[in-house]
Amino acid sequence: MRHLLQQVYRKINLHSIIHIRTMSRKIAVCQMTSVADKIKNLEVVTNLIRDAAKENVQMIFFPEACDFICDNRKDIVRSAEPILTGNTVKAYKELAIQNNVWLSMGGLHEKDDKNPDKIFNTHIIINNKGEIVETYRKLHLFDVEIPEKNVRLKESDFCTAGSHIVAPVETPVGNVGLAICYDMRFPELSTALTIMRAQVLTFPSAFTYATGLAHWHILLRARAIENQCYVVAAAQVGHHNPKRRSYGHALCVDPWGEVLADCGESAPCYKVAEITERLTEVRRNMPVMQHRRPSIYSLYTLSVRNKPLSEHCERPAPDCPAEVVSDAGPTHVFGHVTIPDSCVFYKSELTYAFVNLRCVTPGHVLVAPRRAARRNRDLTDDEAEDFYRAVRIVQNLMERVHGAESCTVTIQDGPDAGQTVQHLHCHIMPRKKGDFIQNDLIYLELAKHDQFSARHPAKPPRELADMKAEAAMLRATLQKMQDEQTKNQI
Ligand code: AMW
Repeated sequence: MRHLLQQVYRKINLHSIIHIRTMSRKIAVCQMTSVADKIKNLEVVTNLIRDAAKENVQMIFFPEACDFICDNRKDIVRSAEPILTGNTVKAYKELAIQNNVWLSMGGLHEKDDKNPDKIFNTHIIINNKGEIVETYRKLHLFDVEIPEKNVRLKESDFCTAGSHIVAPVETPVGNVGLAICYDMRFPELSTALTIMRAQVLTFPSAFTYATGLAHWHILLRARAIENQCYVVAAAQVGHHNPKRRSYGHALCVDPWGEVLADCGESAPCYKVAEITERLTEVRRNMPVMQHRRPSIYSLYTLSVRNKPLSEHCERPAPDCPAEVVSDAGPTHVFGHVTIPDSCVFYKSELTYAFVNLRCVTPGHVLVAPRRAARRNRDLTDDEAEDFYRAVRIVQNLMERVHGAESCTVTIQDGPDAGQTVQHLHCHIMPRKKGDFIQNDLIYLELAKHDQFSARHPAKPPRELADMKAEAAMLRATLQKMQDEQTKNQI
């Protein structure tokens, strides 16, 4: 597990913010019969989005090849478009804005500029502002021949496989893990996404009729049950051309394996399902992720993309913007940031502690030297002593306030260790039993919580009023603890 986590920490897509939270959200899973004509398919997509959005769904899922299905390689490659500049994705973005919904689109046929003979099969997530927040290129290509069932499809003839998992995307319906169709047969991918805190696994599909009849429901329910995730699988259905027929049955399965929605063989159509607290309940009642034996078996490597694909970037990422939290009154230096005194709850001669703008766990606070020392090694002996004393006082305080018996206490000392504010600081994060599926995943969350990307915002900053109220409460409690201590000494 250590090895796996090291891989995750190193390569994790820093732009997807993933945390379990209260959920009760509506999604629509769509089913259609794509043809070669892109305009016709877009019309179907437009109507499905318009109708589903009227039912107050937050996210709508479309199947693989919702852009088009052609019957020959030449037409497939010719019709493919780039994600960033293609008209089809442009239209999807407008639909997301007009209907105020998030969209899961594709696998779309993505033009590969470096290889004119091939495309990528790319699943994209668009938010309700029309921004592409994540893209995933299909890892497992469907190269299958079953003559007795009349199945023959060699995706690798015209498609280049992707090379990375992408960490689940935080959406209004939960953390969505991205996969495509045939990927559902490789449970490692789903489990890797779940370890990275996916709550909804998505398999937009164009499953062949024969394989669907035999395996579709079983595979999807198995992925839902073993990972205790919702599974949403939008689907192609029916005859696309004389050569190709898809199975249909666009599905939403809950984390207990119960089918919440099944589109059968109709098209075009959609079904609405609700993502609820069922997930938390199932995971609490049977915590299978915690029962895994990673020291005995493990996912040995994970290739997780750690930055957006440059060809899918809509705007350049800011480096590490200084986020001004301004309040009247004195402030303290914290690297390139200033901390209002109203957010500080502990001060000694050489050290101070303040509440965080973005918390990994409730009660995540920071201790820093008052002088702008960049690194641990830059502290004088006096500063180091005072700093560590402060760390212990603040840890005691936070454990008391949060009723916690443990804390993760950590310093990311230097940029290669993940330090984004170049001013020494110690993170103090109160811990509760089971707060992360794998205990050490807190480091993954720490790596991500204050990262910025071109496409996906970092976790939203807290309101100044909340931070001030927390600091005031901590000041008062600290005073109380110190009074108690003095009383006990007398
Ligand atoms: W590092 O990634 O440098 O180990 O952590 C920097 C920490 O500073 C993060 O936890 C981040 O949320 C916090 N932070 C950044 N700006 C502010 C601010 N203006 N007020 C409070 N905390 C901040």
